[in-house]
Amino acid sequence: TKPKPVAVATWNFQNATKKAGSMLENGFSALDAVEQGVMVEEANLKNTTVGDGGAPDRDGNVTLDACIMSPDGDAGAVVYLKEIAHPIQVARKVMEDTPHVMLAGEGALQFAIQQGFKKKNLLTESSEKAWKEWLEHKEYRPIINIENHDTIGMLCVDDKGDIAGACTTSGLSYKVNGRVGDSPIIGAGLFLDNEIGGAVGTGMGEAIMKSVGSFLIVELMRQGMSPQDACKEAVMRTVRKAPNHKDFQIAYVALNKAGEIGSYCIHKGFSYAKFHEGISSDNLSPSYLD
Ligand code: SD4
Repeated sequence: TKPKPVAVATWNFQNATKKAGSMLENGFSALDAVEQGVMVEEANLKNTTVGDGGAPDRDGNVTLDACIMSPDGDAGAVVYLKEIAHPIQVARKVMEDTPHVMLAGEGALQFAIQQGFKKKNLLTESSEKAWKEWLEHKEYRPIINIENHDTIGMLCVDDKGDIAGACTTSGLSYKVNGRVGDSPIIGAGLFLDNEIGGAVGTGMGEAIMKSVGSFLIVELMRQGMSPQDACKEAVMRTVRKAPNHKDFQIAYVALNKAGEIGSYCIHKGFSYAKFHEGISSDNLSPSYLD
């Protein structure tokens, strides 16, 4: 029997999973679906941690990170990209139109412009106001859960049974200028293998990078773990090594080729959304450590 398409995304981004899900139902590839799905959040000005309207770094620069992976194992990423509203589209161009995987900063922007993307000021009035308020205290304390307003990582399996993934973010608010998190790092914020399945991460990027969390989850699934157990083990690797894990959140969502979904996080408050067999389910809560 033909596999039933599935779309799943970090946080309660049901508009994004609905978009991806309806594309999959209409025969689009998983790669097209993840790209168009996450673009819904990149365009959402109310979401201050993805794309246009993203919170700036502490110097007022909005810098975006994104990556995409296709079923054949190809990948593309952009990091520290300014003034381009849809970094995921640029990441796909890096994958398809260059011999490289990742472009950064000035070079990524130059490439985007050559590809016909238009520059845009991504700092909204409200993000600028919030940043100026932040400057009064300059306390760098990433908030554990910013429900409904966070990095989007998405995985889709299409009607051919192929898996693709995308991850896009403006990173942690008021980060140091130049900081890049896990989201555009293949293996950390996103990884997949078309023989096994895929995983995406969100939360404190520094913690996810140190355990190469998404790669770890796919490898644990390869060894026979369910997506749920693999997500839990990846979170526990971090927890066991980080006595300060009370102070930060990390969360993973995994999808295997059978269409099974798993998710686990350190703290209550993370949610995810999915679209499966024509039904959109939002605000799903995974199990968590405390
Ligand atoms: C980062 N992982 O840049 C991203 C941010 C995020 O929940 O997902 N926040 O570290």
